[in-house]
Amino acid sequence: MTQEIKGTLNGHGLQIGIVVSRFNEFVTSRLLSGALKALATHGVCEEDITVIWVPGSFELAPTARKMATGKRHPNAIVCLGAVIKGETDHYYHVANEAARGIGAVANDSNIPIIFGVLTTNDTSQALARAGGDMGNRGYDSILTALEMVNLNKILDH
Ligand code: INI
Repeated sequence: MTQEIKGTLNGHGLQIGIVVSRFNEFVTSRLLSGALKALATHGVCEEDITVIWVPGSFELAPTARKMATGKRHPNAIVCLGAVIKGETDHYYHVANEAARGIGAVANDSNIPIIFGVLTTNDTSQALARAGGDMGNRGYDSILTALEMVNLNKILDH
């Protein structure tokens, strides 16, 4: 018989780290609110949540790496940011490096590192995905983190 394996969304007893960008805080604060709501809904205690603010999305990956390699690291780390297209190509560099950097940390870590960075053409697209019509990427990123922690628990045993 085929065996299907899937992680649950049970957050009881889990410790979760969130690294969030201050750049475009009018968007990232909404992503953070969504993330905190998802954690409360899925049983993660407030004392088990650590939120670290960094200047911009470029700084998310190095900070996540530091947190992941620390002695008392959490069970998963969610990176939240909003990269919004401007008049120059600076956007591409920040967006590419955020994705590349977080991907590299994810591949090097024993714990799930989640990419919760919006990359949008304008602010309305960003706000739509930060608690507007298109949901909340911060909330969804926590669900991804919990599922991956619980999936890894099964795969590691
Ligand atoms: N940082 C973001 O998080 N979003 C952006 O849209 C953005 N833009 O477009 O400039 C941005 N820039 C700052 C960057 O993340 C670094 O903080 C900065 O370059 C210093 O390293």
